[in-house]
Amino acid sequence: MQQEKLMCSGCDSATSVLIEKAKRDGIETVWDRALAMQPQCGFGEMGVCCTNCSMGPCRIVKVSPDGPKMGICGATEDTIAARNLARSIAAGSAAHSDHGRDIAEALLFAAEKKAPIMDEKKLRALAKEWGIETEGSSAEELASKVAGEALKEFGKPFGHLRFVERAPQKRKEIWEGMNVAPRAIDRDIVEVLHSTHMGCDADYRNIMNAAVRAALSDGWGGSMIGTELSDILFGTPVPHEVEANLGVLKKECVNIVVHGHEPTLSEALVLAVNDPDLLEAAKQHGAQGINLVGMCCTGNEVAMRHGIPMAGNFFQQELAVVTGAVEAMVVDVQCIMPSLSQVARCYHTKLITTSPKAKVPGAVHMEFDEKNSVECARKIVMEAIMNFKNRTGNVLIPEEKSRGKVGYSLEAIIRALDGITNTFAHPSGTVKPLVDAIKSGVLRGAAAIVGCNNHRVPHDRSHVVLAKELIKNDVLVVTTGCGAHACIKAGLMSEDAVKLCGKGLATCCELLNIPPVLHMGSCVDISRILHLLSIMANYMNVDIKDLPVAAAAPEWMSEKALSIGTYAVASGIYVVLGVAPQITGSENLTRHLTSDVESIYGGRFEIESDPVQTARKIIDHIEAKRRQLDI
Ligand code: CUV
Ligand code: SF4
Repeated sequence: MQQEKLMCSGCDSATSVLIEKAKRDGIETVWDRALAMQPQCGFGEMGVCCTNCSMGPCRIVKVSPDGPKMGICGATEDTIAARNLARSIAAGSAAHSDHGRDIAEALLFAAEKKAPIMDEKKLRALAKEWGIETEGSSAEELASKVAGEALKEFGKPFGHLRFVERAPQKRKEIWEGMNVAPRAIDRDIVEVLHSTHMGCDADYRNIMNAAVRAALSDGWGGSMIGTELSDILFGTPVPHEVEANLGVLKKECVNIVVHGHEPTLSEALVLAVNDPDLLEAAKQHGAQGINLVGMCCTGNEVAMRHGIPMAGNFFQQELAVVTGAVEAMVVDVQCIMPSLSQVARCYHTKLITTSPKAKVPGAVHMEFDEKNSVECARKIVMEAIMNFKNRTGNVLIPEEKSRGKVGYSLEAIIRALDGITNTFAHPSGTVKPLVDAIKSGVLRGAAAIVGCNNHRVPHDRSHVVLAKELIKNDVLVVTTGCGAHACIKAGLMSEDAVKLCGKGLATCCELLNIPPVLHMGSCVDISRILHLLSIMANYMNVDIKDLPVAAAAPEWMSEKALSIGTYAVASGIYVVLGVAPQITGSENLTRHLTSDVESIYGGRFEIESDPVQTARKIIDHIEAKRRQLDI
């Protein structure tokens, strides 16, 4: 792989300025390590390295010149690649779902402590949806019941996940027909681990069925629980402006970067940084104030709910420390590069881990207890304040920052499109304006751009190029995760972005006062997209697979992204991956996922690294769906 491809060619100036500073300071970053890693292991890259038992590690070999290629136990490339992929999908589903479980527990604690429940209307609507008697119950009583029911979703012995009921009838029939309707989240994940154990399932198609069920347990289970219960507990996002990129750090303030995923930690930090005593303490330590900023998905969560600035995405985490202006980088779970502790050691920054599930050698561990969240957050903030005096002169905060509108929850989108506030009373009725805009052709369709950063793609470029191509062609874009950071940094969530739109989309945006790229939240919030598509499909009396929509993960890297892609495909969505998954060593599995599955689920994977080509393929798909719908 050429060096230029690995570097941050064409990325934003905040990033490139700090890459230069890292070089001057003798700091190694993700780009340096990616370069040193070349060439990467070919067997691993193709998914045909197996370490599932201690007879391995195996790659596939022939015993005799004409014999089949196998591992020592006889596992073929199809079996090995499918098992590896399925285990990754299960891990991704586990990460999202365990996050969902933590939110359910937080809601339960909040109910017990009689702490505020920020969206009681949504709580009552969900209770009703789940058949819980709401009449005469207090918010705390209902929150406790809803949280209890949510927790049962992880291990209930019978039945299917409750949120499966949100899917269109035709979709549920497909899942039942394939025996992949998710049952209980933990069980569906465990089953993948069991069936992919040495000497168990050897049929790649059957392995993928189990993987699909575990993935559906994520999208229509763990993630959806995470999103819905977060909204209930912390508030459902509404549109507002935020600033983005590393230029949001402030020289005169105590800078705290919150990085990771679960809003329980970040919400408590938002409260703590506004505490008058702590603000006073910051002043006494020589700072003008406390500046909390967010990184990666937890950054999305607090930007969506509180307008906290979005400091950057996955590939910018080390660079935040390289500014020399960060007193504390506070992390919980997922997407936290272990290298942060090495980088932090070269500056005054304290890397503070908070989750018993994610400790990093060299970091300060200050365990976050959901039962005592505000007190924990206060201690963390105080630690940052006391570190302000240790800042050296080697500080460089880039100038570059941008602005944009975020906060497009499902409810906010429907409200923006409809002007109706009571969205959940008659959810299906209120998507009419969106459906009308699509039917009339003013909007050709919609596409989701999601996922991470990856050194195989120039930082952020595919996210941005793809989004621009789509809006130019009247395709409304929704985005989450690190894709959302890329889009807001590039100005695509601002009013100015309307200039980049085709005529139809531009008219919609002006009329409704929305940007052409809508920030829908963190990775678990992709469940908002599933919900929106279900409501649209139900309203039009079709299946999700019939809608003129598509999705892309142009720079994905995590196992969570594999789970997301898989549940999206199994929900009937065409998904373009900008980075090839580690399956290409199995022709059968590759064909299965990029072609055969379409006849089962109506969705499929496409592998395409060029963002302009990706846009073309998405537009072709959308136009084909429009013709099928006769619109
Ligand atoms: Ni959950 S999973 S790098 S923070 S989007 Fe960003 Fe998003 Fe991928 Fe991680
Ligand atoms: Fe090798 Fe089979 Fe063991 Fe995998 S499970 S390491 S292919 S012997």
